[in-house]
Amino acid sequence: MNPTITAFKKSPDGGRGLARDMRVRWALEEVGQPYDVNLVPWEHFKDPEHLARQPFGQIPTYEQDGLTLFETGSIVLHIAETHPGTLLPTDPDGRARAITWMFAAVGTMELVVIEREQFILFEKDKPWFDDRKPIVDKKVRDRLQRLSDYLGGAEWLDGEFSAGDLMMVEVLKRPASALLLPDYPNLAAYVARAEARPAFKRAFEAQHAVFVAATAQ
Ligand code: GTB
Repeated sequence: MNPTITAFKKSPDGGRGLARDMRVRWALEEVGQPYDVNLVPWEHFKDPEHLARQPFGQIPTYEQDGLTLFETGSIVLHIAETHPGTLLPTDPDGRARAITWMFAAVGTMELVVIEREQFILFEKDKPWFDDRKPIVDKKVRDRLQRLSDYLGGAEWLDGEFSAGDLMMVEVLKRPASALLLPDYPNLAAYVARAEARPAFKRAFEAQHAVFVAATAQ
């Protein structure tokens, strides 16, 4: 049976591929695994049926042959592990390093990116906004600079493209980091290289088609 993932019935990002189902779609496309999509309306995220799949009432989820997973890092890792040799290196050390980059993407980079995103979204009218903004900006910039220094002129983070790159690029594409990327040309080029991958393009088109269809209704 093909896996089924959940995604927004109508994504709040306007089909720009920023919602987290994009990471899972992209991983599935990279390994050549066909999949089905269960489109969940936002107002049903906290229904018991969806909470049974995702305890926090979020998308995406992944279901296949009685296995239900949530958390994009875990889902992408599962996809990589069940399709050996595509998204994770086969040598144990290389595999461990690629998984380390997956954790770095969500645990080190996405953390500060979300902080900046939510600060701009929810605190822009607060009296402290102008004082605190440079602090929040600096946290993201420090991480981008470290990543930029590490990547240098390399194509990917550790040899061949891996699930670590997939997760990192997805975080860099969030507006709170993407808008700063022009100041880090090697990171901007890294993201552009990833976006040029045929699997990325297929995933992007698939999620975009969902938004277009939902808008036409
Ligand atoms: N840690 C979880 C994971 O990685 O799977 C986070 C999942 C998550 O936050 N999902 C969001 C959700 O379901 C959808 S992606 N939220 C409902 C809730 O928390 O109640 C949301 C999203 C929209 C737009 C952007 N963007 O513009 O960058 C990014 C993410």
